[in-house]
Amino acid sequence: MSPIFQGRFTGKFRELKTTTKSPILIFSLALLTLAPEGRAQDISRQKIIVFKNKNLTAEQKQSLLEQAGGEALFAVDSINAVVGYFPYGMDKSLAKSSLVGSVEDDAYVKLMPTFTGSDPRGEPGEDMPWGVASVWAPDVWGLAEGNGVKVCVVDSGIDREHFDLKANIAGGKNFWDDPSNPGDDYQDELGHGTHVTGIIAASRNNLGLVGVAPQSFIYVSKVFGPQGFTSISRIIAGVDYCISVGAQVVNMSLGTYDDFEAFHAVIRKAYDQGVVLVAAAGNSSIFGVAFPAAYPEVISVAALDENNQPAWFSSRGERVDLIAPGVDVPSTYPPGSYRGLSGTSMASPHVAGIAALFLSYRPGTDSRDVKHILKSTAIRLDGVSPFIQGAGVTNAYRTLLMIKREERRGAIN
Ligand SMILES: [Ca+2]
Repeated sequence: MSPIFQGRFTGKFRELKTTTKSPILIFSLALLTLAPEGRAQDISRQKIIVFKNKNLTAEQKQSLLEQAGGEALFAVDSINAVVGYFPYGMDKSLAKSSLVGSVEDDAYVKLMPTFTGSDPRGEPGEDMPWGVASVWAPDVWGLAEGNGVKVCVVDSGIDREHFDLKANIAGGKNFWDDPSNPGDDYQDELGHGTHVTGIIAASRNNLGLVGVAPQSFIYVSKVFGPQGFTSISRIIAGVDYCISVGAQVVNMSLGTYDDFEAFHAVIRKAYDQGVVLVAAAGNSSIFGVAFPAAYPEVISVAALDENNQPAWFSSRGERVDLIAPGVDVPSTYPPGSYRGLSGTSMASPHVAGIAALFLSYRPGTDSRDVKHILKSTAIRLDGVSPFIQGAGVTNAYRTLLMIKREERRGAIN
């Protein structure tokens, strides 16, 4: 993503000027009051426009938006999109233009609820979290620790000074504060992103605890603020950033039950470039699997407890691919500490970590092969529906063993 329209957008809070009292508007007003002034523009008047014509210049797109009564806020280059602000609504001619592929309203996305568990720490030395052990990650560290694999975490940022994480941070951007001009301050103000990242990449340093792929490189794509909500346009910009830094794995412990064409477009773009995409299935058995987990390009992960039982909250449906530890999972937490949390948000990074182990062992493996092998080597739980567990519990040891076998057969290079 590049801030091509930087300077045109003030980034200031805009007041609603309307007398309409629709339930949707009231809902967005209620959410807006949660946002500190200057940090959230009125996204109910924002639209995400994906252009069909790849040859349009930034100036031409800007001009088209202005003709339709709007102003451009920021561009998402990988999908040829622009996010625009339309204070008085949009002239319909833009949506009908042959140059335009889709026009969608921007929308708020809340982080999935996360349930608090017990305090995982207390002993000196380094703990082996039960989740890391139960996916058999330590059993393959002699072969692979995720060395140098670029993992991009789209979340609430990271505790940059955490001694169990900072060695593995390769870079990051903050899309929360001002997506038209993403800054370098991606400090986590919520805790969620720090916890998720520790599951993937907490260091093996004889302190604290350890993650699944302790030598992986983390790129931090901060899209959530301190209250745990964001806009779909920020998430799209955050995934676009992951593509731009050459991420090999993207973890998305987030979800929405609305399907956005522009979101799916950026997911497809990443997938087509060989990125392994992993997402939380969701924490609602009522509403099923959330997006992006429900997109076929994404590895969708349900949550499991320490006794190999599926979590009560874990979303179910035919789009569940795998199940991984997600109940009372210990990991890093700001500032400089540790906490146990539960949610499919915690399950997804276990699988992202194994994907990083896989790619450090065999760099360049196609993302389709990664998904296929992770699923075909999973351990199926007896008596549990595939709608709850997908192909089963992900397992690092069986995954790497399978690669060796396939190589011997000449099935993969
Ligand atoms: Ca450690």
